[in-house]
Amino acid sequence: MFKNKTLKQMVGVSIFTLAAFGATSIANAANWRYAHEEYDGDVQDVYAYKFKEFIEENSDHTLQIFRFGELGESDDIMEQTQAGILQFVNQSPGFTGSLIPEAQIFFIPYLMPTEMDTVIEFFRESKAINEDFPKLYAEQGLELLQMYPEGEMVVTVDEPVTSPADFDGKKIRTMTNPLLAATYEAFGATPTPLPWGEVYGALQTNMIQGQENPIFWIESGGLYEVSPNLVFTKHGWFTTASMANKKFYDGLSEEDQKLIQDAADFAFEEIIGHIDGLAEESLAKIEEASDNVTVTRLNDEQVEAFKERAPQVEEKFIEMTGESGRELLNQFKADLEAVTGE
Ligand code: 6CS
Repeated sequence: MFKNKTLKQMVGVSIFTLAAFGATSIANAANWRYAHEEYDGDVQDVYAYKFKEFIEENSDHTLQIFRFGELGESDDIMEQTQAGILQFVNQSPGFTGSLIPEAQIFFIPYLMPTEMDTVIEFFRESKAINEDFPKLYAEQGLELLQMYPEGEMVVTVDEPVTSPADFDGKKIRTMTNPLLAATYEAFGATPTPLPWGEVYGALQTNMIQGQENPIFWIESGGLYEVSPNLVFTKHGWFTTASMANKKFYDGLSEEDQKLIQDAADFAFEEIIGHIDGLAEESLAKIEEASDNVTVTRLNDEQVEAFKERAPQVEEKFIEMTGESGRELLNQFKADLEAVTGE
């Protein structure tokens, strides 16, 4: 009897303890908001959902993801993150470059290698990426979580282009940072900075005659329908970045900060697997869907004609960013040398 009573009491106590524990953990559970710049199944979306999967499997927190257009353009989701309305944002340096001029380094043409394994090793090992950039983002109230590549840049135009002279008189859309505009000016084109939402329509109505993006995006956004001549210029990689509002991040427990860092690492590894072969698959889909598409791969001599215009863009980068840009560029080059051995 006495024993039973004790058991009853014990059961009562443990149920009470469990309920209390549950209430505490539910009280600590947060619903975080994360916005990115792409559509269902695109690279940033895959990254975001892997990040969410890790967070939700390893904590009581939940993550709500917003895709392109649900909360506005790329600049809008950045503003909302800086204001603390969103906790996380994925924004590409193509847009962040107007906020953090040094982020434009990715638009110096022919700086990045073209071979995917080398690019990935660079992202893993680079001091510029993993130590210098977080400081620059922190100055803008952002905790940089991960920079990662999405794919090699390919130009789409109204007719095949093989030399800077072929770009003469062509308006080429760029993301909205001044250095990328300088690159297309150096390439002989007329750069036209536009937010993403206006690109398809501008190509369709011939307000612009071309643009650049990785192949998966040219396929998923249907850009080949209105800009069917694909030119592989080998001049760069589309890079992007995930980040958190720094005030929010700094206010978290060490445990939650580690959870977020681990989630970003997990999503990075997943994305590396995801982009492997993605460009080839996307090109096959494009060729299957359209008979109008042409593919031009510049040979070494043709590449050289574009490449010899890169130093003037590098000078512009230093003009725009001063000493901090020069130091970052030196570090970037040293990191590249370390992975390419050149
Ligand atoms: O060209 C752009 O603006 C878009 N391109 C990609 C690959 N992702 C998002 C970005 O907004």
